[in-house]
Amino acid sequence: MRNLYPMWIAALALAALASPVALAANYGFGTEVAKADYDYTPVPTAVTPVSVCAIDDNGDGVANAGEPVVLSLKSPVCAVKTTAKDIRLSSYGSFKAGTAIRADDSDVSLTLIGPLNDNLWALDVDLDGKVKPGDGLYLALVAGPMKVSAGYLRLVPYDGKPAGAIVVAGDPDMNLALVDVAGGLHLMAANIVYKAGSAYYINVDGGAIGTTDTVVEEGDVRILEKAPNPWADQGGAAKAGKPDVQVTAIATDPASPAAGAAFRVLIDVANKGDGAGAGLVTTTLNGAPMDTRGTPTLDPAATARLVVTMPGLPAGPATLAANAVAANFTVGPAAAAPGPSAAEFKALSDKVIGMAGDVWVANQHIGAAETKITALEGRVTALEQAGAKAQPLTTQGAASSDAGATNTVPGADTALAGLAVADVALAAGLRRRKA
Ligand SMILES: [Ca+2]
Ligand SMILES: [Ca+2]
Ligand SMILES: [Ca+2]
Repeated sequence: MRNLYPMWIAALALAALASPVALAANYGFGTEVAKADYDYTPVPTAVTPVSVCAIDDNGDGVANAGEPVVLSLKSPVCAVKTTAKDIRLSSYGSFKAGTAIRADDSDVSLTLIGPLNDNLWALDVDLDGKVKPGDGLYLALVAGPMKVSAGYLRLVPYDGKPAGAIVVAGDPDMNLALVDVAGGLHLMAANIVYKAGSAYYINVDGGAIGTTDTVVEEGDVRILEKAPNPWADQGGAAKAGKPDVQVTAIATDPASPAAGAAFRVLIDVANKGDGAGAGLVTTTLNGAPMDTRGTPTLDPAATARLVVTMPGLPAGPATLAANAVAANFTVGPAAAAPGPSAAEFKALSDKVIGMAGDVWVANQHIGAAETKITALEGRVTALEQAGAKAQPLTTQGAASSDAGATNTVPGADTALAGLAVADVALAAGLRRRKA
């Protein structure tokens, strides 16, 4: 594979050796679906009928406390024996809760009793009225109050008590208040148990699977661990052999992104299995899931590079991981503001030239105006001189407020008279020209 950042990859390998970050997804029994999980992809289908039954381990014909609990996928209700694909809701011997019975397991074809009580009640830790990751979920296998009670089955772990463990006196969650989050959920009701790929879930809001609920939703509770490869799991991959698509290297591009700037993550994957197929890559940044995507379908030994874009980060150290391959890198200082591009520079330059031209034109107008002013000033001077030679008028104050008084501002009258004389002279000149 062509490697664009050999030194960086070498550093990654060292970092991975020094501080391996295990990110293998745990999609087992009792885990709650989170938004970035890959089981958002498969389309759910409702599973009916399902029955909550007990294996009559002691053969007394009744369900006793501690007898294994099975989710039977066969009909009629609990009237058939355990069958391959039934799901263990509690452990049976060395078989763990949340696993499917296989045809050659020792608990196949055992007598079932039931149905057991199947109220689904939540421990709504954040009091938002919904089941979300972090909340608890209990199956009240025996009739009892809406609080955690002996004989109830944990479907989600609580304080060290695993999913599939029956509550007994002294447990840390004993007597905690439970709530009915979706109007009387029963595990055996339609639309509660559903399947996506080969995984089984509890639909915690009771929405109609396939109509209102068309994806695996946040908070839904897994009751059968997910097949390791969701694409192969859905029958899309080659049947011969098994694909094993792994992340082989990750690198940021650039190696040290600038603060606040989005950057790329280059993820190299390789199929190390013996069958064609696809894998799934979850990228986390500083521990937070940021992206989950499938790889292309790869033949055995084939490789591919995925490119994921990440948002800008503050300057400083950061940790990146793709599946189980992790790397530390450093976000550099923010990039300096870029100077103008050649096009921007030309546009600015043209603008300056244009403004200089405007100034030149304005200067021409100013020059012409000054010439006119000078000419007018000369004419005013000439008129004043002409007026001074004419006989001064000693006007009576007809136009003055002090009628009868001699005008004491002869200069003004002199100028007026001068203008009048000049007009007379102009008029005479014109008449002469016409003659
Ligand atoms: Ca029994
Ligand atoms: Ca909640
Ligand atoms: Ca739902």
